[in-house]
Amino acid sequence: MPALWDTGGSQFCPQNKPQSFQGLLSKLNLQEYQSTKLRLRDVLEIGSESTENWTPQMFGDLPWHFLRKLIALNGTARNTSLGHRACDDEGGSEDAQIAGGDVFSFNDTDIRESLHPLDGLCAILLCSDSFLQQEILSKMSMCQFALPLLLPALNTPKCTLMLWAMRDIVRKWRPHSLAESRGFREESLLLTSMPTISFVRLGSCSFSKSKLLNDVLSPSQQHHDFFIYRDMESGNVPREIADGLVEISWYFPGGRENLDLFAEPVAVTNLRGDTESHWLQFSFSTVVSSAVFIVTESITTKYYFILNCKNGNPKETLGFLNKLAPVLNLSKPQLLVKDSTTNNAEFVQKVKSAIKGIMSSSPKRTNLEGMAVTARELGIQVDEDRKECQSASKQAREIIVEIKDVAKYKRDMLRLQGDLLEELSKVEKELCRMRRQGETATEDYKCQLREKQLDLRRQQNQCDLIDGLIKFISGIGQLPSIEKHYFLKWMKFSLDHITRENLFKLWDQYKEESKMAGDDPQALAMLDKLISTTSLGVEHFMRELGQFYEAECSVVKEGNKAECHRPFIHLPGIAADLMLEGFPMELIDGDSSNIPLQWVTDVLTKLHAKLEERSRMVVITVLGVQSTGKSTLLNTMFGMKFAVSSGRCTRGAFMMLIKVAENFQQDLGCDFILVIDTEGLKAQELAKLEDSYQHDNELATLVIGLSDITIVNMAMENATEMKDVLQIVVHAFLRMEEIGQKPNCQFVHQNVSDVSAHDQNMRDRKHLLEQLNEMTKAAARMEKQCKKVKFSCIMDYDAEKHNWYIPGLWHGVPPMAPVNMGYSESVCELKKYLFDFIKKRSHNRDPKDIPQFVKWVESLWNAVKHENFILSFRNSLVAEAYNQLSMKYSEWEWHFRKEIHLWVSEKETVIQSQTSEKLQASALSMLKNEAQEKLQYEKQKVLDNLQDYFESGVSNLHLIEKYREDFIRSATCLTNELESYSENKCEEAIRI
Ligand SMILES: Nc1nc2c(ncn2[C@@H]2O[C@H](COP(=O)(O)OP(=O)(O)O)[C@@H](O)[C@H]2O)c(=O)[nH]1
Ligand SMILES: [Mg+2]
Repeated sequence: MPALWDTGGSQFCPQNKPQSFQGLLSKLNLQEYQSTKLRLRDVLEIGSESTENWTPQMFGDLPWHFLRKLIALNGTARNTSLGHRACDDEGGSEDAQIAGGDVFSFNDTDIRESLHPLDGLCAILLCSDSFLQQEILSKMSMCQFALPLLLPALNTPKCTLMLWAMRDIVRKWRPHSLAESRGFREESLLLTSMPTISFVRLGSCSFSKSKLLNDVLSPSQQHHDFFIYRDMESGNVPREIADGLVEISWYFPGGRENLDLFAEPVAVTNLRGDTESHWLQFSFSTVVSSAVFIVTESITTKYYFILNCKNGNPKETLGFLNKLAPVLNLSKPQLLVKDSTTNNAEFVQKVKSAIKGIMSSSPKRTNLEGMAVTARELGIQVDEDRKECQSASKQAREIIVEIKDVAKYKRDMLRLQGDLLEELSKVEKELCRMRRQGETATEDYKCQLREKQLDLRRQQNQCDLIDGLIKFISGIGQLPSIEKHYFLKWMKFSLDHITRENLFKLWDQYKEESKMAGDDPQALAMLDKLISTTSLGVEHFMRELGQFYEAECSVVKEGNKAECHRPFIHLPGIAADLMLEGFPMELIDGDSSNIPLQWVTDVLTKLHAKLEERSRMVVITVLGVQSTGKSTLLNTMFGMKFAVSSGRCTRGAFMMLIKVAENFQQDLGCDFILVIDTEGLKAQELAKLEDSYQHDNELATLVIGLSDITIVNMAMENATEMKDVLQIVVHAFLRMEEIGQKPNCQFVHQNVSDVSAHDQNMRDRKHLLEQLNEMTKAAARMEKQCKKVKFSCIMDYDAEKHNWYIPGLWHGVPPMAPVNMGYSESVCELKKYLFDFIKKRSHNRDPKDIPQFVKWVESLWNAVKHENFILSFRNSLVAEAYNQLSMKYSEWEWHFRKEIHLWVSEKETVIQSQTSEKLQASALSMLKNEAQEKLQYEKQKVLDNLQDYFESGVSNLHLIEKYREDFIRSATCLTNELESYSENKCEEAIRI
């Protein structure tokens, strides 16, 4: 069948495309990127336009306009009109036009002076490397723009299927079969099988099929332009190169039967240009689709027909169709007629019903990977078939096939992190905090701990590199740059896929379990732990390498290994290269709440060297409750690639480097921006785990301490939790003498869209400021610092200037909602402000360079490690209540001790006053019994006191209920201690 259509695509080609292509490239000033392609890094570099409202003036500006707007998720990215043209021609003023007399004239030069958006898109894609292409398509998908599926053949012999370019896209939806259980699906777009419906045009047609498609796919009440059509800005400009482009878009249901157009996902493709000139694309469409809709005004051949009857006399066409009907198995419903009197809404409804009909007839389903198979058969090239991409894929697959059960893989294969690392990090902190010193002398205790630490490092060092890690190291260390990039991407996609599948299973189990068990906390906590242990990403592999490196360093330091035998010594250099290429690097391992200091230091030092010691940087961090859009915010602001997902259960902090353009470094006063994203703060799944507060507070204190600017993300519903965290941070700052730095603090309130937000929330802002001041004061009181402190003494914060109200991310109801323009614009405002701020600040403060930053990390980390008490509480109210009880408890304890000491010395006197003959053999056991009674009596008194205290109605008691057990345990310990004390004393006295 395909062979039928395969007859000479090029013979119909009306224009000389390669020539138009070259013309367009030179018009857009893109020629230089034809061989050395444009990279994501080139686009992300921070230049002067980051601080201005920038409108394209010349054609050469348009590609940059498109890329920058798109990275910022701006819905106007596809616009190709140039700004301020009127001012350029001297005839721009109204008077001049009237004087010239040609107020009414046909201005048709305009069209030739502009650019069709699809021409622009094709040109940019053809000049971008495959990673930028991927980024472009991912962002386009978030904006709900139709994506290019087949790029026309311009600099290649055949057209190209954009498979790799779509690899990164993940969609979430709820099919109606899951509506009741409120479940959802989340899958890579490439792997999702669904029916595909193609739309093509035969001959010329005055009616826009792209507009029809927009109407069909748009949710009611909310029109969206998935496809560019002729009535849109510059949509009427004749296309120079984009004919033959096949675009694709999707419909995904949200699980609301009244709102959804279709119950299941469906893909829609749209061939640009006349089918007759693009037989190859057309035959591709017929093979992959469940149905092909042919839009035409007059007929020659083929399938579904949308007949736009313009001339009022379609008799001839109809006659032809009637002849064709039996041959093509056409039936009446397969002819949709639209004439000048047809109501558009009704007609759209008809098309929708037709699609519904197709979908309910169990049509052919295929996914994009399946389409690629067809494409190859038809001789269409697939972008993923590049040699580098394939070999990298093979290398990644060799690692991935080993992973069957994630939790098991992590336990058995990534052995250095898991329990070993957790133990290590505990020992390291205990070395600073000395909580369980007990009776041991300080120096001895420290020695023990150091020995233990070294022992754990030795254990780590003795672990062999497993096969997977060897392959991983060779992947990131030995492959040429492009292949390495592919390799890491493949690793990410595969690991994400595995993690998603695993999580889904676990969530189902979780749902069942919580239904069955009601609230068996034990079982649910187990599942929580399991969920957090089943996420696996490239960062875990990198973390493992970091630990290998740390272990090696510490063994070498102890002199147990020769300096020359260090197989891991080259790892920091590899990691530094990755950072330079824009990959995120783990700074704080949130699972064990640990900074691998040696590793981080050496990676950054290597980086400093690679940058020829020009590494002044400004540090921007973002902090906020899990899943409140922090990563989305950073990705929109800086075009970064921090992991975005609702289902992730990792935590920690990741850093990423963005270069400042050479000609802007002077202005901004720095060479780089270091962006730190935090994950897992106040995450539900982690909340029940032991030490959760401690980890959260340590993380927050560290990242705020490290940053020049902290963006605090306050989603309305999580404001309280965020304040809890801030309180503890304030405490920690007050305690840590070393904090000489005052980070700037920006509050971002997401999901606030009203124009009056800033004014109306004036009271809220005042209130927030009062609260912040209040908690700073309270903290100072608790820390026994009597000087008057305000929040602004600790952080650089101005309630009026440093609060941002940002509308919600989506315009409408996901999954079909595009990104809200308001979101994009507000984020852009914030970004501009931040750069202005950095500029101004650079006048009176020199930013740190890497060596200074490394020192800073070290001293801050040390301070946090020494800080124990305050970091373990949810907030300072809890800490204060705990403090109160502790004070009471020490009174009771003191009383208990006093009583026992008195009793002992009383008995000692009695014993000493008697001669040894008089002392009966049974005296000791009698004394012991008496001691027991006394001890139990006193212990009971403490317990009663505790009981009374908890019933006394002192404020905030409920906050410390969970510590009650600790105090009871303390009382028991105390009793035991005093028991052995009194017995020893009595025995001693009798012996003498
Ligand atoms: N409805 C809505 N969803 C958002 C918003 N911002 C982010 N999301 C979604 O929330 C999820 C989590 O976002 P992410 O940036 O990973 O949050 P993070 O955990 O704070 O980094 C993603 O699926 C986002 O698409 C928003 O303003 N409104
Ligand atoms: Mg995140």
